[in-house]
Amino acid sequence: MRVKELFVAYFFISVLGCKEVVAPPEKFGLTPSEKQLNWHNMEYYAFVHFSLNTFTNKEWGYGDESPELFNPTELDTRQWARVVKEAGMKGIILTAKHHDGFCLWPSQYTERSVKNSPWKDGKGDVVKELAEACKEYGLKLGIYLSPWDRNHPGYGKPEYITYFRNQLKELLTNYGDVFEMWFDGANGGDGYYGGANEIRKINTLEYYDWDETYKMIYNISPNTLVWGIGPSEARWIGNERGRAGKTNWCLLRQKDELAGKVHYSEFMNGHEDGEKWVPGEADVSIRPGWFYHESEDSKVRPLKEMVDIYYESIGRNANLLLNLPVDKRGLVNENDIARLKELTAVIQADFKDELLISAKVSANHIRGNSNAYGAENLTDNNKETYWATNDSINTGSVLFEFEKPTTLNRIELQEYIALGQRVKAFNVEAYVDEQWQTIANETTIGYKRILRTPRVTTKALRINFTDAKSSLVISAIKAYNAPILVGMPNIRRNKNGVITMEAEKGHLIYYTTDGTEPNQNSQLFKDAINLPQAVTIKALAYNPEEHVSSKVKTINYGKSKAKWKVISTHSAESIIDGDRTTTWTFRGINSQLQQEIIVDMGELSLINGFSYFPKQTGHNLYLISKYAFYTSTDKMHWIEQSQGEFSNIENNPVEQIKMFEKVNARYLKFIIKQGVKNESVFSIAELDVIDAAVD
Ligand code: FUL
Repeated sequence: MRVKELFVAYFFISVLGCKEVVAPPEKFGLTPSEKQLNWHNMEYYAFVHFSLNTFTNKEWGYGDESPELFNPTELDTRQWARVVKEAGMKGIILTAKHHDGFCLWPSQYTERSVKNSPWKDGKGDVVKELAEACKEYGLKLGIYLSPWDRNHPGYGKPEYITYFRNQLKELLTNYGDVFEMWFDGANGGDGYYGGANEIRKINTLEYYDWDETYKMIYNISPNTLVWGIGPSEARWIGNERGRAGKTNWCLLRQKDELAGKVHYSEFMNGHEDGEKWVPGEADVSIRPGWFYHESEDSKVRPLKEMVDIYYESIGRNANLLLNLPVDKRGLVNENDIARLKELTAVIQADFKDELLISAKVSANHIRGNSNAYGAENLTDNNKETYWATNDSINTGSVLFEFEKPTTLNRIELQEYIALGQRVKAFNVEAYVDEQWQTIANETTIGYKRILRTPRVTTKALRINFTDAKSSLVISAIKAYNAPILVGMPNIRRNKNGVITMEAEKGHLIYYTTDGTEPNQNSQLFKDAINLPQAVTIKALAYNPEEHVSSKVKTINYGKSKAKWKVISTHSAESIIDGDRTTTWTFRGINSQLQQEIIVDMGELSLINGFSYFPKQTGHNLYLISKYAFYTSTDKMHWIEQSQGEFSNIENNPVEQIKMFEKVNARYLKFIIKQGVKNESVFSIAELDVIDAAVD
């Protein structure tokens, strides 16, 4: 020991009275880089999908759309930043280029950009404006640059890789720090490709030479975290619903993944034995689609669903990337803002008063019996201090004793992940009626885990860590008493117009049919009601014990399908039965054969769109990717109303709505041209029309 070290040791022993200085635990296994740690700390940030698709009403542009269509009337990136900041998010990732190749910045490498749009007479730069707004509001900027480019003539050939990398260079050099680079997994397929109009398939892992591309990124911008395909530093969570698995490891067997041996459904949980730290990021849009569609103005996800998303992403050791589809004006839409505000209010209310801070805390093991690793560190509101056990002790319990019985229903835990993710199993007990009651039995924790437990009033809480990869290093445990949130009722109408409503057990449902807002003096739903005519139902669920109501659910129904018949295929009645859980599956023999479904609506109706609701459950959804839709008044003369693709349906199998000009029709013809899997099996849960008389 050198003199200085001797002095320091002496200082601790004599002045502070410590018996001996206990060394901190060593890192266990794989640990995050500093960049990844900073990223974990961000937790919650926004996605903005905004591009030509916003103006063409598409989810995926084909690549031949004119840049002249890009013409936002009130584009204001400061409004985006304000909305995002007020929601407590830490950054914004923008679709600088989506699959159709249109660039939101005036790239010097292409004419397909804002510079050839009427917006700001071609002098605008959305990326620049967003970078400035982010700076002003203290947000970080991230970039989505689609590797797939359905416009570029060289896509699929080596020259496109040079183009792609040049664009990366531009984006990483000219707009300040980029915290995350987002590489989408959708790659290759049909497209315009400079006029070739063909299918170009590539091998995603080989074509882009990701190792080289990543090297280039890190050379220019070492602090940028790369997400998505290639040897990425964070992974997709495996669904576009924003849900992580309850068990969620930050590790991934990335070598296997890069060899194509990992199915994306494994991303929800990560791999306990992964050889790289690749934590999950849960992405989801606040509406069904990623881009803005007017037809989805009334389809913003309900508050209860948004809250579930929060708890099942951030509360399950994943970052949450929440998409706000900026509208044609260039603004975050009012409906989305309203929902976001409600969500923010719920989050603030749920985590308002931390309850463990005033409890007496103790643990049955403390590393070296040292105060430096004591259980008090769990409630000191400092993520850098932690409770730890000795190296050989992989289990342990922490006890919180309240001065008086305390009511709680949320428990938040954090591991000190700078030293690795360790916990494999833990449970929570509450001391109720002089007995210990188990209120949660869980697996992993990671950066953060939030449990929604039954509401208990308890004198004490005990957390038992029952299995871990190594000794325990826990930085925080918190508890809250979140207000009750009542979910809106589920409303269904069958083919004949019979309406049923469902709410959580014990909740009452009040409704109106005259457009007025329901309350507890409105009709109480008891039995199914027969409403075959066009009608607006407004309903709420009410928890009579807690005296709390849900938000009001509004559904506009057109005429019922009582007179509808499928006249082309006998067994396809389930596609018009008003029940989205029943499906019809067609098994053809030849994938080249198109399948036609003809429906007779029984009378002339004024319609301006149709919708296809895909099958939702099961291993294979037999999704349809290409279609054509015709109407007729006499079954002889057919008019094509719409044709094209159901873009991104594989990753996001939500209801597909296609609007067209108002038309009087009695017969509908839906032609299935192609399935996602290019098979001859297709499935439909429900086929509907948009009644032009209903808002
Ligand atoms: C998907 C894309 O194909 C969608 O269009 C969207 O950008 C989503 C976030 O990722 O894979």
